Amino acid sequence: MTFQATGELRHNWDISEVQALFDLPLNDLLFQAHTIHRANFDPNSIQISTLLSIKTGKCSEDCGYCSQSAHHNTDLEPESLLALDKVISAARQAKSEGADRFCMGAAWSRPNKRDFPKVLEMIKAVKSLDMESCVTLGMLDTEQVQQLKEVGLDYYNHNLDTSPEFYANVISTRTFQDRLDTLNSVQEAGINVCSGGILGMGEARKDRCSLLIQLANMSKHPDSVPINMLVQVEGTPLFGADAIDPLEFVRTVAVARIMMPMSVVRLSAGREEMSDEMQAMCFFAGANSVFYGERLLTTDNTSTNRDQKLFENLGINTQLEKNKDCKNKSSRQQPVQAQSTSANIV
Ligand code: SAM
Ligand code: DTB
Ligand code: SF4
Repeated sequence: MTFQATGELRHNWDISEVQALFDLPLNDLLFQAHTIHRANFDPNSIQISTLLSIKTGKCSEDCGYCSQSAHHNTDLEPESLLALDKVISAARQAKSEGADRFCMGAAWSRPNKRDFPKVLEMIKAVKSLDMESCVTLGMLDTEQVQQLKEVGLDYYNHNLDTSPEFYANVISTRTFQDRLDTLNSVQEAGINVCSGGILGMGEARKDRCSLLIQLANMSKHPDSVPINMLVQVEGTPLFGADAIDPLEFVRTVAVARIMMPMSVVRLSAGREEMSDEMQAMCFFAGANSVFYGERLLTTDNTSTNRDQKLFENLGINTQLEKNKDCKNKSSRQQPVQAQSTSANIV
């Protein structure tokens, strides 16, 4: 069976359609994904965000992939909430290196009353540098969501991580529904949602299909969709898991692009382990954002030096949001559909 994507915005994907996309010959899948990508975005521009861990380790959740869980015995130096001036200097540095969004991550199940107001100050400080702000703080109550909205938070990152069916294999201290509840209240408050998952945790292809269905069938697609490749950390339960086949990773990016044609898809953690060729295929398949900077949260990112060489080699610029020729604007309601009829013929 072949499957022809139309590039329209849909929220009613079913598993057989998504499996059919994965089953396409790779060239047909890439051609469809790239055609949709090119119709909605400048294909040679990506967005770059820089990450900072503002509170590290001793997290009460037991996520099987995470270096920061108090349930695992990892070689990690815990750190309480960073001081505001440290956050400001890291954000300034990120801006001087070209990042337009600064993402702050905290190892919390949910923010506590003492620290949350300090995070609000950090968001205000980042915004005053004329950068977009993003935070990832775990689960939120509605009052916290309102406060984030009031200080002008641009993006809230909250990953679904994996399929509902596989979820309990990875995390036992919260449910998939807990994640959906926070995402819904963030979206209802009008804050941009950043939500995706992790590949390479031992999940099957049907779990990757199911995760993408959860994301694409939300009433509004996440504005940003990070696709992480597991960074294996010694001492975590998932250390030693079988690595995902690089072409299966590329396929997942392509299917995400087709299912969420107007979302920015981020080639997220794990790039250090990827070849330049694999990253280039991901950009062709529809990835158009990366984390830029020497560190992710607690692990090394691919070096800025390597990234600069790679972007230059691929002819990629890092001005996605600012590129005047870019046809996609987040305010636009309708996707641009693939123009070429042959693009839909497989
Ligand atoms: N504690 C908050 C939460 O879990 O939502 C925010 C921080 S948490 C580190 C943010 C996300 O980082 C996780 O949801 C997961 O998707 C990703 N992540 C954490 N450890 C990772 C790893 N070893 N490899 C890839 N992604 C990882
Ligand atoms: C996301 O999807 N990936 C980022 C960010 N959102 C917060 C985190 C990646 C963490 C990688 C492992 C680490 O450095 O601890
Ligand atoms: Fe805690 Fe987030 Fe790590 Fe899970 S992913 S252990 S919630 S920091």
